[in-house]
Amino acid sequence: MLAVLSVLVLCFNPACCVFQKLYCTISDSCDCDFKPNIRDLEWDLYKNVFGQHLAQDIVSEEVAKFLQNKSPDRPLVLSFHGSTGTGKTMVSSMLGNHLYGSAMSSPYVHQFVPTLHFPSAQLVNHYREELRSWVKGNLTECARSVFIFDEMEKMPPGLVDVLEPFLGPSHVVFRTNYRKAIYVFISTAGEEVINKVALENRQAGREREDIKLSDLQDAIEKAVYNNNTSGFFHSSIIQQNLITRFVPFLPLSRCHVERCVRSQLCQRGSCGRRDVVEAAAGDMLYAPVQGQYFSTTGCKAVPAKINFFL
Ligand SMILES: *[C@@H]1O[C@H](CO)[C@@H](O)[C@H](O)[C@H]1NC(C)=O
Ligand SMILES: *[C@@H]1O[C@H](CO)[C@@H](O)[C@H](O)[C@H]1NC(C)=O
Ligand SMILES: CC(=O)N[C@H]1CO[C@H](CO)[C@@H](O)[C@@H]1O
Repeated sequence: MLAVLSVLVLCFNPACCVFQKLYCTISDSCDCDFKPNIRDLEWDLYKNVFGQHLAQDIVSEEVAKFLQNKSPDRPLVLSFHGSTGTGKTMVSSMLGNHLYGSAMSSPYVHQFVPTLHFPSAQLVNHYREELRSWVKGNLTECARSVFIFDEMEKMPPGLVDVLEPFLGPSHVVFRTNYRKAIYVFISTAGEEVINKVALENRQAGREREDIKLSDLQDAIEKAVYNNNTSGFFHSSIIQQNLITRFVPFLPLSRCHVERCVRSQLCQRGSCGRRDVVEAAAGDMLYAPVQGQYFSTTGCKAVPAKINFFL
């Protein structure tokens, strides 16, 4: 009895952490690298992503809810949509950065870029097999894997449908739990719908924050399903409702571009340079011609402009 008690005490003792630390220095298991920090993720999202109230709210809510559940009944599947330079890739990196100790270089964060991994549309059957075996293999090694699919609009149609069995609720096979994974799809598909809603909102003189997810969710889903260059063209993943949330990224106004410039200037130790903020933001294209409301490239060209004007 005393022995059992002392073992129990030991295990509620900081000493146990020492054993785990020791174990983790010799092991590269994903349990050791998996160190989610939701607070830091939320802080990063609210402090460093500009003009994206919907993405900030949805991503922090869904990720927190998902990780609090020790045995989720399905994986978390987020699909990011919006024009270039609106912050989609940045938010996906924040996710990796705050989930794993070794951040985006973690061996459990997998990024797929179609032009690199799946360049030729004729080889789609070969890629399907490859992708299926990679995802399966990676999930067997680490149930908490993160899979990021960039530039979905360049993905050969039909390829991601091979993921359908992994994204559903039913899979625990040979002790591999397929329900703990996180998938993030990134694409510009759906941008027409998002930009239209943002423009109408602006023209009506309403606040940006008045745009609700319900104004966009169904429209994005439909646009992405019907667009033959979306990567989700007629996809069974959409038919089966396997995407947890479609996350809209709104087009950025000049004030957001200025915040991007200011923040990047500060990172370079040139915080006070208002002249560079003015010059860089003033050197972007804004659309439509009537009104000049939104930057056509978001914050994408900011580093180059800073180099030029600093
Ligand atoms: C389909 O998506 C692409 C990529 O985002 C976009 O450029 C194009 O305008 C869309 N096509 C239609 C018909 O909406
Ligand atoms: C995609 O759809 C557009 C019209 O929406 C059509 O003009 C084009 O030929 C289609 N492309 C392919 C590869 O099917
Ligand atoms: C074990 C296994 O299948 N690992 C794969 C994980 O995914 C990468 C691609 O991101 C493959 O290269 C690995 O072979």
